Amino acid sequence: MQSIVTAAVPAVLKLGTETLTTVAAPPWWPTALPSPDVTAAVVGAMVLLAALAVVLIVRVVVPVSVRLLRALRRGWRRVAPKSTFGKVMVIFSLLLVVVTAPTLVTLVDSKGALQDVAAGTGAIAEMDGDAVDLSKEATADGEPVAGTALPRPSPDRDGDRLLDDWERAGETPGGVPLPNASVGRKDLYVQVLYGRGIEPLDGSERADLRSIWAEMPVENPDGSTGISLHVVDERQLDRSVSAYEPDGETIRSRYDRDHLQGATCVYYQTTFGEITHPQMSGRGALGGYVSVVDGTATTVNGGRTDRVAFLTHELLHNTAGRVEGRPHTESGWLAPTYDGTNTRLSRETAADLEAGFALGAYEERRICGRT
Ligand SMILES: [Ca+2]
Ligand SMILES: [Ca+2]
Repeated sequence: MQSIVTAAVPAVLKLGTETLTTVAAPPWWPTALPSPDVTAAVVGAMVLLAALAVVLIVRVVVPVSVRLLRALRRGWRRVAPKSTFGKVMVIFSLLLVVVTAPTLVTLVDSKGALQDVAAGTGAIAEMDGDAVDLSKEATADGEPVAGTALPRPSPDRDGDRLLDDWERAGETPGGVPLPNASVGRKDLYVQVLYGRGIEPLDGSERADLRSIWAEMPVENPDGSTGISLHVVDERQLDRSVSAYEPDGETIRSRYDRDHLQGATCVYYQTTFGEITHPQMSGRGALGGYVSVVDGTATTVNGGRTDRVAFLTHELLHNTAGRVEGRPHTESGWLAPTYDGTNTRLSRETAADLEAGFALGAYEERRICGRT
């Protein structure tokens, strides 16, 4: 699969997608004051609408409400106990039902789906932000993937999920190159796919990416700090890649084995395409190997292009997974919004990375084939 073709289908259900770019002015904002004729027409229409609303309230809403209240009163007289004690007991029982309803819902909701939503996880929250938590999602055939963590690959001294032997050899047993790998320092190998019309990363963007990751306050077993990011493979696709609001399935399908050629679950893969949603700039699997980034975001902000910052954010979703149980942190690189200045790695995120790169259950079992 080489392209995402969902550009013409804006999502109907939008539960607040992440704002990664600061929109200077809403696109509907008028550039000049309207003419007096237009102003008069707008004011006239508003007066007319207000008059209609008044008529509606007086002729429909008020009579219906009065009738409803009378019906309720008649109903209450018919069913209410005669004694005062009886009436108090009925009211008390109703209050009890209201108070205990959340507990009853929890007991009935045996799979915990509603709790997941309330806690900020699950399918609904998955749309609320650019992070895609595939670890809790059902697979395409509806079979849920068990979330029990598997033992980490071993021996992997630095926790970058690349085995010590591979890093010493500079390649995997399957021959996937790992140039300049270090056994005691975390390495992050990234393959970048460019949709048609997207400018490849230039030299300064590449240097920015390397220094952003190298300067992260993540401690390594060899005593160094930071992560070595290697843009190890770049490919131009022969089709355009465009999406309005890429969902979990779209992201999942972007981990393209054809281009990885054996590097599945070794290289992180990002696709630079065009994301047409005005407030979304990328999405990445939460604890996974794949992301989609708006490659048209080449505006320089805070000394670096926005797309370099967006790719960093998505790669952090990939490698850190949840931080203290949440996809985003309040500030820093993993904050839900980017303003060009929040380029700091939170202590909690650094600790997660030091403990080893994360991987979701879906990726581990269905993509990487671990059991
Ligand atoms: Ca390693
Ligand atoms: Ca390493």
